[in-house]
Amino acid sequence: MSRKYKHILFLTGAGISAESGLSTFRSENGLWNNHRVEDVATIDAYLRNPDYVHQFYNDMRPELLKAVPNPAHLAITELQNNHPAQIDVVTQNVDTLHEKAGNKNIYHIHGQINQIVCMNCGYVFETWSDINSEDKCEKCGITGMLKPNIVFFGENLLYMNKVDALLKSCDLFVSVGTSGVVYPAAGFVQIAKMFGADTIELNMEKTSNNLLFDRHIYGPAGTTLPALVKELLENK
Ligand code: BJW
Repeated sequence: MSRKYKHILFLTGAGISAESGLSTFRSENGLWNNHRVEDVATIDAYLRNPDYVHQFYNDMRPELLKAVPNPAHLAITELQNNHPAQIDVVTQNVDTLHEKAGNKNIYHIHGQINQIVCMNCGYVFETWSDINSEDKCEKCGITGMLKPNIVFFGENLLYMNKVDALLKSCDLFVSVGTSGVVYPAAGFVQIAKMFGADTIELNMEKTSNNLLFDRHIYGPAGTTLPALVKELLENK
């Protein structure tokens, strides 16, 4: 890949945060933090039993608050600080490790653990504290409508108009640590490729999207991403 890239777009998934000690979703036993993802991350599960889902995310917040970025997140900062291209980060992760690493232009398409949305009025606010179904929205005053600002199965993704434009304008699309099974993010590589981007996949193993990438780099992202960044900086 010797093109001089003008617009690099990263798509990241749980694998980029694995070396920061955070669980991925689809590990071998199919459980995620001892829960089936379908029991806590669907809008139906939330509407059926909001307190169960609140408890799950209340328990997760302190762990994500104390997590620290690893060399993969930091490599993106290094690239953004030293490469002339426009560089954007579309992440499926609800952790804030890209922010903690100093990355810029971050789009959390599946939401953020430290944000709450009122389903009545749409007000979004930040907190690392617990919430429950007794809490009241400070904007509209309605009780019981606060939800973690996390995109559950069956809900629309965030920032999709912006992301669609980024996918069509990037000339290098780099997927890092995502299994490529959750749509629409799993289809992003196809759009970027159709609009002329080179495509690279960084993962520990082959994914179901394997054939859509021009190049694969296997191994832990904390090692492979800094190496790719070095290569990109040598060719800028
Ligand atoms: C490493 C590593 C290391 C490990 N280094 N790598 C089209 C076709 C079929 C279905 C659909 C479709 N369009 C929509 C759907 C339905 C649905 C869907 O995709 N279902 C499929 C599962 C079949 N999608 C949706 O509902 C989405 N909404 C939507 O499309 O709205 C429009 C619509 C509405 C109504 C009807 C129809 C359409 C919403 C998706 C929301 C996803 N939410 C979650 C939970 C968030 C909660 C939370 O974070 O707590 O987001 S699910 C979960 O999966 C989470 C993740 O962001 C997402 C992706 O997972 P990810 O990041 O890929 O993690 P893993 O664990 O799967 O993979 C980790 C990878 O890392 C592995 O490959 C490892 O090898 C690798 N790895 N260590 C590098 N060190």
